[in-house]
Amino acid sequence: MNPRPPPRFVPYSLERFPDEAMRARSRAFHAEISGRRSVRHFSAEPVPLDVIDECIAAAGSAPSGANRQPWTFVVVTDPELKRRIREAAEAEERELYEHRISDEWREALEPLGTTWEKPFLETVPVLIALFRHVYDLEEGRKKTNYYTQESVGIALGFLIVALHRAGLATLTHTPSPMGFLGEVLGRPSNEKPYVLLPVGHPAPDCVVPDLRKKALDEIRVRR
Ligand code: IYR
Repeated sequence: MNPRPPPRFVPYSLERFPDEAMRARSRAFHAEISGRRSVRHFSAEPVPLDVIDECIAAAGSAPSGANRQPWTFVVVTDPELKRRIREAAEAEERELYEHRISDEWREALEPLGTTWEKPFLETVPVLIALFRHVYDLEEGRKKTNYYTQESVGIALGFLIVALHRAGLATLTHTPSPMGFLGEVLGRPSNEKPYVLLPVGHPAPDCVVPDLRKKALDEIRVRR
């Protein structure tokens, strides 16, 4: 066995801001991100794929368990693939809405006005399918990944913020179950579908549910 090389460290520092500048920057970010909404009515207008790539690269800078970066982002623009994804998602969602859903869950979804029909999966110019690597394969050997749910969740958060900052709307869509995604997109069995993210511009007549977010006082405690 080769001895493991010692860990390497490189210098790191972060730009410092005066308190007032910190206040202004955090306020500006809060204003910007609180304008984000989940969108279900998309325009068919194409979006620049290099912008999508830049946002995915930003997501790939997220922290992850043991820095394993256990994610793959599949950018889908092919109309036939989008059609197949819509068809499979709607079949599952129909089952869910017509049979599997509990009364309590149905009631919780009422304010969102969702149904099993997902036409936006075909209308939208881009679908990003995000896969979580449960483990990786290195020279045919299974390599364990760590905290993959948390890691991919953080990367997804980065991605949504990056896309929003670029002026693109998203929906964190999780057709349930979504095993079909790996098959349609030809992903290996170590990759499990995590989320399907339609990305585009809102349709001109787009509406979103009238929801409110909890106030700071309801979500923060100090000790
Ligand atoms: N996956 C279904 C149902 C659904 C579930 C939750 I929790 C939501 O916040 C929204 C929808 C659908 O996409 O319609």
